[in-house]
Amino acid sequence: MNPLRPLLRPTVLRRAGLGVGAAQPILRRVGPTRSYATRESAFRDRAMTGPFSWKAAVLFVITGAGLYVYFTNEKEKLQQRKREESANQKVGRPSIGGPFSLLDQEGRPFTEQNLRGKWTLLYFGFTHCPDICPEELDKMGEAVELIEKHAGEGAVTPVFFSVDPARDDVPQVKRYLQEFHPRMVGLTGDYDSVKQACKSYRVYFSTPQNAKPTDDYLVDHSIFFYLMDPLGQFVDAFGKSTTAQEVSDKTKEAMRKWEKAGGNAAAGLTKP
Ligand SMILES: [Cu+2]
Repeated sequence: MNPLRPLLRPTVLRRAGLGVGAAQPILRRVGPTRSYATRESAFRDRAMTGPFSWKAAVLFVITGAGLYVYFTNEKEKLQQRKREESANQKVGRPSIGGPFSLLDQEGRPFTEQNLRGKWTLLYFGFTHCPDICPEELDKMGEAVELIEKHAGEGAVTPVFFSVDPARDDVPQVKRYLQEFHPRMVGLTGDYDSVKQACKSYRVYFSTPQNAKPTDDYLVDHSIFFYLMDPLGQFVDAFGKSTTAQEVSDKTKEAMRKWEKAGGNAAAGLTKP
């Protein structure tokens, strides 16, 4: 006897929601008497039970389980997409960028006004970051070189914002920037100033307020860098998977559009 036979018992089927109505008496017949059945009656049984053969039942269960897993998975993906979409809407074009008051790597005051009149690439990170920040800042420097090959030297300014005020003081930022693009600007400040800058740029800020410079902690931070136009308006954000070439292409494209739309005149510039 087939080991899957118990699946066809009315109690099992009833529990599975299958053993309903007229099917029941028929199914009950396929019980113990089945072992005495001749070939002929076995055939008749099979014909009478119709779609409820054990193979169909097993297939039904497997397909059902498969579909359940598939749709649960799809639903999760859809919800994830929705969450991302609404997050993107929240950090939409008009809300990125705003007032801040920090110090550059020479200790000079630097505000959002200093970003005006030039294209800028902004990155928010911290100098103790083990891998992502150095990689992204290298990429940013590379992108600047690529952009300036066509748009001319000084066409875009790379800027590093520290999100770790406890450990990143001015000398530390200056030291750190030596590894990257020679024209990169490095900004830091006290806890409240850095927090304010992060808020203006919708950047997640997680440095604990009571952190000491000697503490060993990681700072959770966004890993996007922003392209801002000469009016200080948000143009685009580039993630970790975007290559330097892509950043360069998109920036050059944005510059072309800007020029065509009379952006330079609007910003009081003669050159991009
Ligand atoms: Cu980092």
